Amino acid sequence: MALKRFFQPLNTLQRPLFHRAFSTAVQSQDDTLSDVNQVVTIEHGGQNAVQAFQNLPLEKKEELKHKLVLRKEALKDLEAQYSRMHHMVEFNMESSQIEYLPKYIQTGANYFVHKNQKEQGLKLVHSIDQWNIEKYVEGVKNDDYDFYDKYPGCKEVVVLGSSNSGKSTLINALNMGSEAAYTAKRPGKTQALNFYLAQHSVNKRKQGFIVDSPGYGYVFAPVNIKKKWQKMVYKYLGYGVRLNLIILCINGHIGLKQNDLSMLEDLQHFRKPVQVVLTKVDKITGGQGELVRVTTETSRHIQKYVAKGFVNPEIHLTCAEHFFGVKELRARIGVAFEESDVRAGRIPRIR
Ligand SMILES: Nc1nc2c(ncn2[C@@H]2O[C@H](COP(=O)(O)OP(=O)(O)OP(=O)(O)O)[C@@H](O)[C@H]2O)c(=O)[nH]1
Ligand SMILES: [Mg+2]
Repeated sequence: MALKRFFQPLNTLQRPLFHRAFSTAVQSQDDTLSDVNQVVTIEHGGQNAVQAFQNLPLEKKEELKHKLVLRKEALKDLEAQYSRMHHMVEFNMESSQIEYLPKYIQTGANYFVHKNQKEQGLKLVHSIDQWNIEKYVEGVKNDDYDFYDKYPGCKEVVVLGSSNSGKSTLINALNMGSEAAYTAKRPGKTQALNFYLAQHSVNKRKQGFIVDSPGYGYVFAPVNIKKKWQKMVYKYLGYGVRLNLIILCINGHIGLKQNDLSMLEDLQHFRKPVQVVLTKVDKITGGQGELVRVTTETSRHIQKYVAKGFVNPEIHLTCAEHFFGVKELRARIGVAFEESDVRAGRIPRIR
């Protein structure tokens, strides 16, 4: 049974895992066995496939290895593309150029390495558990936050962004490509504030919520429903006692739009730190040049809000499809779960 499923095509989000697991697998059968086990374990939440693999006829084993080689070839280009990229970029005001930040260390929040650790010994000291965030706890539509009582002290990270910007897919990628959050090609899929419980991977006693939200902008929904969603999100942000980070997803394929700017404009009133994430970077066609153009544009536009002190100057690049930049985002969320109540920026003057 396990192997039957194993031979079925993998979900796109599982491909990198597959690739990683099998890049060494083709070298020796022993490796293959352990790696098959790894992948099948991933797929089946713990079922052991080694036995089943061992019992396969020789030609089946060979067939499997051949498939792996082909897959590896197909992914080579992709690897080359990402190996030239870094997940963090910043706009340098003086040189008017984008700077890639190859380090894991982020200005003001040294959250990827332990304070005393040398660069060579990079280690995630704050992160969330990649296997343990699928637990859907609540979908809030009508101000019903009673469930809060059951989770005292759980900090929150909310994912905002225009509809179809890839918010739900990103949440799934954080959880190793599970399909906990519903996603769709059609904008307007997420219609509630969906709370997912996540576990801190280092500080095991810490848990927090990752909150998916309905998108703004072009949505297949009546205007009054859209207004209702907006009101709900703003009310949540205004309440926000447990909210420590806002992740603002900008669709990298489209670039920053007027409604993203309006959102940033509004967000300054909530006094929470905002991390801009450029999603779907795999869809930025036109090579590195186009990527630089999109990130430069985005950086330029957010400068105004960076100056106000609530938006991080660095832009985080992600591709949920291939897990690019996802590990680092987990780390940022891990930090948010550990922080005490967060406030960002100057005290805003409400209009
Ligand atoms: N190529 C590519 N496609 C992506 C990526 N992330 C998301 N998508 C696709 O974009 C579409 C929208 O993704 P969702 O995650 O549903 O977007 P959303 O922001 O949650 O949308 P709403 O719930 O409608 O607000 C889906 O078809 C995803 O498969 C990515 O990194 N790369
Ligand atoms: Mg969604």
